[in-house]
Amino acid sequence: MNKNISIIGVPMDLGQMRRGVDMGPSAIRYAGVVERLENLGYRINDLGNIEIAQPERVHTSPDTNLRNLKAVAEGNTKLSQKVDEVIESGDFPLIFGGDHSIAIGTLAGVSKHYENLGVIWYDAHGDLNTGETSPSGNIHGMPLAVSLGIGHENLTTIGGFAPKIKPENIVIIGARSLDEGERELIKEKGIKVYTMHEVDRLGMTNVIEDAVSYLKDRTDGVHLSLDLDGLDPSDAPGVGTPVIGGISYRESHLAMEMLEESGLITSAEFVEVNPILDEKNKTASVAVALMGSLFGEKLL
Ligand code: 4U7
Ligand code: MN
Ligand code: MN
Ligand code: MN
Repeated sequence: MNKNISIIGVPMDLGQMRRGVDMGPSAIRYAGVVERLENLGYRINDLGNIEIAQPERVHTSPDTNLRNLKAVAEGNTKLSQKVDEVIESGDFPLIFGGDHSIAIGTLAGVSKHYENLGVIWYDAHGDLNTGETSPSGNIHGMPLAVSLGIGHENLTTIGGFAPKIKPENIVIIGARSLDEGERELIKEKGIKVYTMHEVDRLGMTNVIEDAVSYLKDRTDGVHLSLDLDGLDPSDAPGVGTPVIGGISYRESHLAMEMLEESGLITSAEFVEVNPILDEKNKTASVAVALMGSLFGEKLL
């Protein structure tokens, strides 16, 4: 793994309707991420937070059902530029959310640098909605579709090119809540999905071995987009859209260790940590522990 990590915080809460997820980056820092990674021998460059508009100051637009579209697009444009700079500088980009709409900006910045960027989408949800299929209008349910070039053009054109990723380079892990339009898109595009059924049936070891061998030959870099709601709410209660029956902390821990061993991961983001909904910063601490494993922490 690249020994130089640049951290970018994104206090974005405009992609959904609950307050608090904007404090995710602070909660993750407070849980000790910098020290944890420094102890593993990394040089950490914490670039602070991207400036995001305050919800009270954002006006709703009558011509779209995508909530806070303009402000979400602006925040993601800034993020994409920052991520681009980090990769130019040779550092590993590590992004803290914020709601999952920030993956739009992250992927816009990262994918510029790869011909065939792979994406591991660790999430209870598919995040494959568009304005037409979304039951909520919340952009945090749309970033994977946007990155495929599907959705509102104010979002798909961020970074000046589309699509950011190809459907065959995506692996979704942990899905257990999909909307009708998302199911159709998964089938139409042939996206590889390990739902909770596969996690139960195959076990996490086989899921990650499979995912790694699938991505290895077809990609030249792999971005991990980890939504904390991919984990079970008993292990990660501080999320805005919890869904029971999720991936355990142990399984997630193993998944991160196996991804580290694979040497495939070239960028990562940890999103949807909401300290207001959390229990004593448990979810942020889980996020930090998972980062420890992803970056090579070993007991012995
Ligand atoms: B998250 C949802 F309808 N699919 O689009 C939607 F169930 O980034 C939830 O994965 C989206 O947390 C969840 O609003 C987005 C809903
Ligand atoms: Mn989710
Ligand atoms: Mn998500
Ligand atoms: Mn969520």
